Amino acid sequence: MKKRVMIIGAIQAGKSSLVKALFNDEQPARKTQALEYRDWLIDTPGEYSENPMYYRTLMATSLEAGAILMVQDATRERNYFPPGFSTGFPQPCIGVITKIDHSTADVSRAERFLRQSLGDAPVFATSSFTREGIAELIEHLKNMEIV
Ligand SMILES: Nc1nc2c(ncn2[C@@H]2O[C@H](COP(=O)(O)OP(=O)(O)O)[C@@H](O)[C@H]2O)c(=O)[nH]1
Ligand SMILES: [Mg+2]
Repeated sequence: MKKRVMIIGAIQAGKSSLVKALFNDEQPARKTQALEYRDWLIDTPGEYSENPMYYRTLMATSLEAGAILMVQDATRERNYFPPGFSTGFPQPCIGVITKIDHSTADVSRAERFLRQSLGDAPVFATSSFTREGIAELIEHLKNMEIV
């Protein structure tokens, strides 16, 4: 069976738009109400990352995943993941910074936040609108034999 990737991150961080960019899909993202399985991807509601009450659900769902994408919105002024969050997952975690096209994006701040929760794992800076960084992320997932 192919390994799946689970995408986690705050409400409105750009997770579902990233999923659409990865699949080259044109329609805008709807609000994610529940776990959404799509081929090799598992999209999660932002509440699951923002509210520790759901961490157990994330951990249980991660058993179906070969890797975790931890999403940080470049326009956000805070980190929604607790420090060292990636160490709770046995799988490799990959950082994805979203919305780097935005006028208020601060990519180095976003990377700093991700590093607090992700250590020195790979981090990709992306825009689902301009598709900057998307090919590099897909290439990385290919090298991990996920895509
Ligand atoms: N400027 C910009 N806005 C984005 C980008 N990706 C998502 N957004 C916007 O951010 C909001 C939340 O996106 P969504 O994908 O639903 O986030 P989710 O809640 O993490 O699934 C929407 O209004 C999107 O249009 C991006 O790459 N650039
Ligand atoms: Mg969503």
